[in-house]
Amino acid sequence: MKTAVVIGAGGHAKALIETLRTDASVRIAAVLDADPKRRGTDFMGLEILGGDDLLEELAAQGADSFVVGLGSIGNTTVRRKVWDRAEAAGLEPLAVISPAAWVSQSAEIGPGCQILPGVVVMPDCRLGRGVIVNTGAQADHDCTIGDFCHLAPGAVLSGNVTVGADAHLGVGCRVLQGMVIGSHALVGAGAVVVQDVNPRTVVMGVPAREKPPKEPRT
Ligand code: JB2
Repeated sequence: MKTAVVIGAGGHAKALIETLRTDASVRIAAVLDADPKRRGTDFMGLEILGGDDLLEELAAQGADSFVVGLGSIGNTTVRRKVWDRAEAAGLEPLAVISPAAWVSQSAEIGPGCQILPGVVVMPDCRLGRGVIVNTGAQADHDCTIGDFCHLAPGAVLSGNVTVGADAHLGVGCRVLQGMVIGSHALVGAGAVVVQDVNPRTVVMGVPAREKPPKEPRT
């Protein structure tokens, strides 16, 4: 039995809690949110206990794992910060894998990955840690997806795609086979990627073209 703390109480956490509740081997011990006004309020039938300063106390009380409940669209800094803080408190990352997802037995799924309903992950894919494969996204055979990447709902990777760490693939985008998407890149919603994407760049449209960023991507 795992005793988990969900960090964040917004839209993404809602999807995760719904998925966690399908797993009889997980008990949600607490939900934490940074907004002090939400302390003591109800979130999906659970009480928001307070902020992340409670992580050590919860670990001392028997919690053993954490789930980063933040989607943090397009920027992974907050998800990484929360992850580090939870690990420092002595908790282990818990993977959330929906029973309504298809995950190949030969796929490697890193710690703390989040695989939501309707997802397909095909043979020999390798997902790093903290990767979000959101509702209905697909990764065909032999894809490599780096730490903390986020495949938004309905994003589709053809076979042999490589995605660097911290990249964000927007809702419903499509990536042709064999493409390489650099770390911290952002692929816009609905884009179709037909050539490699450089690290820290933003691409949009059909076919996807680079958009000069207002500021460098972190
Ligand atoms: O450091 C934090 C922190 N920063 C923000 N620690 C904790 N414990 N909580 C934090 N929060 C809280 O996360 C905010 O106070 C807020 O309540 C919540 C974020 O909610 P929001 O719905 O704005 O974002 P999200 O990341 O849960 O969901 C976004 O991304 C998903 C992928 C939404 O756009 C969703 O629609 C989307 N599906």
